[in-house]
Amino acid sequence: MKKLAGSILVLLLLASTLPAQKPAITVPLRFDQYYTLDQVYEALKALNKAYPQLTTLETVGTSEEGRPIMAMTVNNPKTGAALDKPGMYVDGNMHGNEIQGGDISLYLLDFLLGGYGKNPEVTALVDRAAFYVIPVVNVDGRHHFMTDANNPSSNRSLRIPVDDDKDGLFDEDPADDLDGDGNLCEMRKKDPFGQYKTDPEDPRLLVRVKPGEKGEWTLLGEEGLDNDGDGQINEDGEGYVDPNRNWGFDWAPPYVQGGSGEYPFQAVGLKGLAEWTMTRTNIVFAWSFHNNGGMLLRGPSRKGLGEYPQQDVAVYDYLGKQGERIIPGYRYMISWKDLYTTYGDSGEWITQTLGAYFYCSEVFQGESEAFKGVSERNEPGSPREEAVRDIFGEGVSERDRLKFSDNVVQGELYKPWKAFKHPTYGDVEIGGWAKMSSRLGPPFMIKDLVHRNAMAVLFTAKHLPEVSLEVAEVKPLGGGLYRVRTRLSNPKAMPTMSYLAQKTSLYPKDMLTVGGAGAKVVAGGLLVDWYLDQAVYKKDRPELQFTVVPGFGKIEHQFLVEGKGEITVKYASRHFGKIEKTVKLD
Ligand SMILES: [Ca+2]
Ligand SMILES: [Ca+2]
Ligand SMILES: [Ca+2]
Ligand SMILES: [Ca+2]
Ligand SMILES: [Zn+2]
Repeated sequence: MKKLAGSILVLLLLASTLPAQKPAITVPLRFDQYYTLDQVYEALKALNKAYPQLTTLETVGTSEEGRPIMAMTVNNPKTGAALDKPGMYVDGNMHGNEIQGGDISLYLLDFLLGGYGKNPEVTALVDRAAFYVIPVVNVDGRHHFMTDANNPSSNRSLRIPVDDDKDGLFDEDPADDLDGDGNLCEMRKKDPFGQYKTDPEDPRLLVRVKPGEKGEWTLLGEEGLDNDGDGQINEDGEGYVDPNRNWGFDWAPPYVQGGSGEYPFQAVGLKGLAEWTMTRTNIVFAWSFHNNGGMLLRGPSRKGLGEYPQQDVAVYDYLGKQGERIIPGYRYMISWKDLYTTYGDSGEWITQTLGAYFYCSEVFQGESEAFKGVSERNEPGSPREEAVRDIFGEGVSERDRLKFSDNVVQGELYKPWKAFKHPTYGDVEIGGWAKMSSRLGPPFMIKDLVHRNAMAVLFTAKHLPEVSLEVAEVKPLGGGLYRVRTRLSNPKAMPTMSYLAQKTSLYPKDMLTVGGAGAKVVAGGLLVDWYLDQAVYKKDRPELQFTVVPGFGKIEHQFLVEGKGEITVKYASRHFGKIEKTVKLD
């Protein structure tokens, strides 16, 4: 008895000294908190294990710090190889701090796989399309953002050291978490000549002094020290090569495009990812998830690239309008025109080299933390509190966001000011917005965010081209000659080749061929008018037609075939796949 009590005591002691076990990641995945990078890897492995027939998990690149960049392909091999189906590409978390894209990607995967065989819509989509999903592009960034002290906008970069202040040292003076709370907040110092005073409405906030008014505070920037003793504080942090400015199309040097790196694809991980993606020649649509502003962006990224062909714009407009409906608050916009110009971004690369359609989502919406009731929102001329610094420029004041923090998440988003003795500045205070704030919704909002964004992807994926081939007519003309009419139709928004890709011949057009052992095609071409029997015949090799099946439409061909027996009509498309039909001449 005594001995047993002793061993129970030992067990209890052991249990209390063991580190808390991280709960294992199980399928279906949960979306009640943001996944750490290790949990993203674990979640992908768990999905792969739970759905081995439908998934392939690959490492497509290795980051600067040696972490794998993983891609999951969802494809049902029973309905064909992935490359023989239209492809939907999704990536997220290209900027290290923009972690939501990782969680949206995981949700999309979990939803597709969990819904397969249960939900008819999901089942049909998984059976006819291939999904290529790269939840975390900037693996080093996600790791460091979640593990290290940060502010909401730090750790965006790739881990390629850059000497920002040109002193011969690389990344030698990042911000420092002086109070050790895991956040890089702001420093302020009492100063009667300062540009700020305490906000009369909320003493935690600062407002600019008006001309002639007495100041109270000077803002000293992020928490930090002069780590290298060069007389500047926080002047050379980690990176900075911007993962969304280093791609190999329309790249420009850093004096034109900040953060572009020394040359395109200097980033080894991005290069690996790009090479892998280029071999997925069936990608029709690509979607990249970033995190700030509630925007659904299409290209072009720069005015000088010229507007996309009108038929492509029509596809974007149709899907963009639906995106705005599926995700309330999103504005469908054109990158260069409605946001800003970028060079060497991933979207233009995938559009102009793979010929895919592309959206970039900026998922977080400041409005979701506006802390305004319906009646207040509708007040005519409701004052924009211009005096309060609106750090993210979204028209939601810091006062409101702070009330949201206080009342909806019990103060989690903001660190109250605390006194600190700074070696350079003397008595200062440290406080302000926490790392997990400002462009990252609190955990209770994750589920709605990931679901709606994944559903916008599904809506778009449903509009990948879906081609049917009909041999619409076989008409004997006498003397062993037959008129054969074919119809390729597509009830979905996307054509089998974007008009931009057609214009610049980015990849081969679709091919339609007619042949048979006892038959010879003597003429073949586009059928312009079914009833008036108007066809435009191709000069050479009439049995082979190059074509594109438009979105929401059809294309018809006419062949004059001499002979007898069976003929086979074959259609092959890079972006759709293959179909063939055999008919008898009689
Ligand atoms: Ca330096
Ligand atoms: Ca801190
Ligand atoms: Ca320094
Ligand atoms: Ca320095
Ligand atoms: Zn971004």
